[in-house]
Amino acid sequence: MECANQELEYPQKLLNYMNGFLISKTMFAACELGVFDVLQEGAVPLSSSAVAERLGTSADGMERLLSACVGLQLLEVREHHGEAVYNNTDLSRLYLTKTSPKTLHHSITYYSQTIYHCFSYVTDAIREGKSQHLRAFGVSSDEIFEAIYRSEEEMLRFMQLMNSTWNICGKDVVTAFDLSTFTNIFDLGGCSGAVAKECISAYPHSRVTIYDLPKVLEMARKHFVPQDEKRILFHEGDFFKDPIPEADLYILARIVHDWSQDKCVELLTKVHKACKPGGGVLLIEALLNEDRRGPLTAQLYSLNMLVQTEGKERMASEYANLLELAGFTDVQVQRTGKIYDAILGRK
Ligand code: SAM
Ligand code: ASE
Repeated sequence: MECANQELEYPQKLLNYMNGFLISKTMFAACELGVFDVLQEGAVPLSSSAVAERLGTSADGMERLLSACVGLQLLEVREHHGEAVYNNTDLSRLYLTKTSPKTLHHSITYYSQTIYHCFSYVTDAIREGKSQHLRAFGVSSDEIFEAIYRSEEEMLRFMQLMNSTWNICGKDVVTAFDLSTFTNIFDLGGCSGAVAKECISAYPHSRVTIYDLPKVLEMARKHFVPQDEKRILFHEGDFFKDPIPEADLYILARIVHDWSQDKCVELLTKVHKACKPGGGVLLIEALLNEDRRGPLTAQLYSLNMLVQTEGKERMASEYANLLELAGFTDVQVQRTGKIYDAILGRK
């Protein structure tokens, strides 16, 4: 009785949720200022005034930031000659320094600069049931990728976000099913080529063509895919308007969740027509549970899809239904236990 009422006596969970964005923004600020990088460079723990000096910030502000990072367990503090000195935790060193191979730095930049800003308008998005690029950024186009790619800088930031997810989930999604029998693979909306890279490394006999809008592929060639990678090819096109070439397997990673039911069926039907008999389609998405009661990540991402796109996150059965409406059969689902899961359909 006592226990059940405790939450009603003191709403700790709600207070934590209210602080949620203070926590996010504190971590983002430490990343953007380069706190974790400066602490990694020196190899010796630094005082807050030393960090402030190196990063050109106020001493008082930095002391409060470092103290909050200790509270968040992103930094460790100890006494050295009567002075507090700070050091990265293993977690921060691995994921929050800019040069670590596993860095989340690019995801954090996009969250801090774009998603945070978009979420200022989540209430409006819910009222109106549509994306908020006009309110958030003054972009009036109905084409969602014109808004998402509203400047070259913003396009690069989005591509870096897309790319960085696959540092942590890439291998799991391409090995969720054995794809070794598919040698000619098209990655539709393949963006920076991160999924293509995972594929050729998991399947030594495969060749992957990244299909995306011309300006995206130009950026991919310039910043993401090495020139000498002969097993990654490029195909410029708009998958709604232009032809889709024949292939054994089409990968659509985080594509279907961008679009309405009608556009998804249109696109997948076109993919089915292009697909070689015996070939397949692999969707990579953050699946909602069949009762829609979780996972929280997919529920929150679905709100982001409302704010930023025409789409939503869906349950495995909804993806299976879309694939079947497009003509695919033998739909199989593999959950990875990480953010993104895999759904395979066959022609
Ligand atoms: N598949 C990548 C991943 O998961 O990292 C990127 C997913 S991103 C959400 C959607 C991708 O679809 C972007 O690269 C975008 O440029 C591309 N795209 C959007 N509309 C397109 C269209 N009409 N034709 C071709 N590509 C398109
Ligand atoms: C899209 C994926 C994303 C379109 C816009 C997007 C992501 C962020 N913005 O297809 C990645 C997933 N993260 C979230 C918060 O939804």
